[in-house]
Amino acid sequence: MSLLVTLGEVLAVVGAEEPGPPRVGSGFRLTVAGAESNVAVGAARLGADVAFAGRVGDDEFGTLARTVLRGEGVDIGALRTDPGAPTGLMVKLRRLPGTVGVRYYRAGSAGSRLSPDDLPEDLLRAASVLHVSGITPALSASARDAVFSAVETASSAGALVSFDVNYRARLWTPDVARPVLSDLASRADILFAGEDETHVLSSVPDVPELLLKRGGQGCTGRFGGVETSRPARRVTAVDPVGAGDAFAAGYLADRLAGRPPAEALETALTTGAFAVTQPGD
Ligand code: KDG
Repeated sequence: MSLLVTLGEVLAVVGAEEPGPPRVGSGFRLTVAGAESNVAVGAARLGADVAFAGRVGDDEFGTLARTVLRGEGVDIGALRTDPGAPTGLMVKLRRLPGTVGVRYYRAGSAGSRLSPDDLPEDLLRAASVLHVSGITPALSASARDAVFSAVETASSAGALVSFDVNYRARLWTPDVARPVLSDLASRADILFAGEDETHVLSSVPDVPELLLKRGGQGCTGRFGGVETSRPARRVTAVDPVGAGDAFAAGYLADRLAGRPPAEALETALTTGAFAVTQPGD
């Protein structure tokens, strides 16, 4: 069966239930997220065979992340427990109705200590697709090395490399990010980028499968040099965070199942739209 391998930081998330600044007694909802683990869960729900590599702390949030991923059918044999650091945390605040702001408590977290030694070489060599994102290389030098090493191993064994730019301004500046993200984008076979992210690439490379996302306007796909633009599904947006991951999951699950890029794009538009109708990533 076709295997999707992905790696990154899985985080505990507490999201404000009500709009407004946090107050004593405010309600927060606990979930688990992280761009690459979101993709893993989404693709597994759509029937793909998926493995996730990373690190969590030896704590309750690490146990929660393991339980969620395992329960979603993701292979977590390569998710290490790091006793030396806590599981990362993300807080989602809703300062105003209809807005979602993110704060990270992840500096020095277990997930940020991912290193090339953590990589599951056998899985990377067996993968049909390796999916990475621009978040993990922003976490630390060792995490960045792990991403490049995984790309090298998987692509030299014949896997397709899928890369989602996922620029996060709270993690690094465009000038620091640009050479790293541009290098990864140029190595991709499948490239996901938001049109508001192209400024963090030195140029948009001519990859075999390009998905240029335009939010509520839809997506332009360029497959083997042929361009096609498709509108977004009409939905009521509740929480936009995670839409890109659901989009990538839909696209990759279809490609792994042997469907052509144009068909996978339709699935991606649907899964991306569904994700924004629900709170949580
Ligand atoms: O794409 C959604 C992710 O941004 C979220 O789940 C958390 O990985 C995350 C991040 O670093 O922002």
